[in-house]
This record gives sequence, C-alpha cells and structure tokens, in this order.
Amino acid sequence: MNVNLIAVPIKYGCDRDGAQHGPSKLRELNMIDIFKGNKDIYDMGDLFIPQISDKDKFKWHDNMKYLYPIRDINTNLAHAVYCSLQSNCFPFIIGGDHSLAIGSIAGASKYFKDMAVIWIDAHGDMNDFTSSPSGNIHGMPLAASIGIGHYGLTNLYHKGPKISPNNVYLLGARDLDPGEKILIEESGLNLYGMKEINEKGLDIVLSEIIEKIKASSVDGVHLSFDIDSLDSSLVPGTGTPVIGGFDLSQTKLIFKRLLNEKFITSMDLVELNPLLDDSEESTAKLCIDLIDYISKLL
Ligand code: DIR
Ligand code: MN
Ligand code: MN
Ligand code: MN
Repeated sequence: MNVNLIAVPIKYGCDRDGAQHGPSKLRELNMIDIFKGNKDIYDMGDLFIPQISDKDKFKWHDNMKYLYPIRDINTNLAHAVYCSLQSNCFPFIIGGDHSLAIGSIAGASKYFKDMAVIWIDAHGDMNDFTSSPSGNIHGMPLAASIGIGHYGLTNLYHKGPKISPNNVYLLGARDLDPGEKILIEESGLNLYGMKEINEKGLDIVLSEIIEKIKASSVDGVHLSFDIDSLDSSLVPGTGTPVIGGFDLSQTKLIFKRLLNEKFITSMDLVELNPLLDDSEESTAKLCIDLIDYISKLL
C-alpha cells in the first residue's frame, strides 16, 4: 500500500505556540527517508495554513478559538484525505494539533460507507462549545465527528455525523472534563480508560476492540493517535502531558496488534510541540521511532 504523507502545521486548535512546527521538526529528523526505507510514500507536502492574528481568536465564536479558519483548513484536509483514499493510498496525517482529526475523519468517512475510529489519547476530545473549559477546538474533534457541537464542524465537507458512536473506541483516557464525561456517557461510545486498561491488561483490551471491530460492518478504520497518550515523562514536547500513560512498549504493542489486523485505512499522529521539547529533542525522536515502527507495519 502506498502512503500519502499529509502534513498539517496547525496550532489554532491547541492555541499553543510550537505545535505548528511538528511537521518541520520531523522532516528535519528525516521522517521522509525513514518512511521511504519501509514503504513507497508520496510526500504531499504541508497543507496551507493561513496566518491569523492572536487578537482574532474569538472573532468567530465566543468559546471556540479560530473556529472558521479551523473549519476551512479541515475542509481542505478532508478533500486531500478523500482523494488519497480514492487513489488507493493510505493517508498518514502528521500534526499539528488534534483539531486536524475533524478533517481526516470527514474525508475518510466520505470514502467509506461505515467507518470505525480508534482514538488513542489521554483526553476524550469529546467537548462541545458549552462543555469546553478552554475554548480550544483540539478538545472537540471526536464530539464534532459524531455530530455534537457547532454546525460549522459537524457539517464539515459533507453533511451530518461522520461516524456513529458505537464504532468509536477511545483508548487511554485519564483526563476528562466534567461536561465531557457526560457527553461520553450519553453518546455510548466504547471507552477504555487508563484505569480499566491497567485492571484488565492492555493485551486483553486490544483483543476486545479488535473483535468488536471485526464483528461490526465497518469498511474502514481511522486511527487517531495523540502522543499525549504516552506517559508525561516520555513526552515533554507536547502541550498537555498527563501522568499515568502508556510506556513505549505498550504504545508499540497497540500499533503492532492493530496494524497487524490490516483493517486500519488511515491515521493521524498529532500534538508534537518542538518548542516544549527537552534539549535532546526526545519527544520528536520518539515520534520518529514510532513512525519507523508504524510504517514497517502498514
Ligand atoms: C481539554 C484538553 N480537555 C480541553 N484536551 C486535550 O481543552 O478540552 N486534548 N488536550 O488532547
Ligand atoms: Mn487529542
Ligand atoms: Mn460514510
Ligand atoms: Mn490529548
């Protein structure tokens, strides 16, 4: 399978300077050559991100920062992902912040009849503009994809909900906002929080997810990977690190088990912030290590 690398240097969803430099840092550390060592890839370049002044962040909504720029960027991303799938390629989207998953999922869900999403994250990303404590849209993409939130995001690229909550698997969550917990509960999505993973064992949880997906009628699976799902000690270079996350071998186990099934049809890797990274650039290097590992399995 040929990979389409689509880089999205966006920070508007996290409202934190540095997230826009994720793609350039990974390019500097030879991401493309590492991909090429494992797969045939087309580097589709960086998606265009317009410059918006800080002062304008609430111009479009009073609790959603940079709403219309994020909507427009994601509409373009959605089309890039859709075109990539149409040409029988695997879209691999590099962030940038997690708001870009709205576009990835909008594009992929137009191509597939019925799609599952595996969301690996310390957070739920299930806020809407009423529950969000921050106004940051990177805390809202999963909600938007199932049809909760502002119409500008829920109707992005094609009308209506992109995925159904019973086809959503949220893995690794350990920092949920109060309103977000209610939305998760009401939606009925499949939640595998860190507490449950530690009790049951990751391998067993992964088997459960794999069985459920295989038993469902989906024809595509999007994997959305937020690097803050890893333990905070391993990812200083991300905007919202949380203790009690996956270690490196657990992370690799997740990719190995899921990618070995050959049902994953697109993926995101998001939330690297090189400006927050340590002097060894350990978070960026960890991303490179994961990209090498993942691309061997695609
Ligand atoms: C928080 C943080 N729940 C918010 N979300 C993050 O702002 O909505 N998601 N960091 O990855
Ligand atoms: Mn996230
Ligand atoms: Mn569809
Ligand atoms: Mn997160």
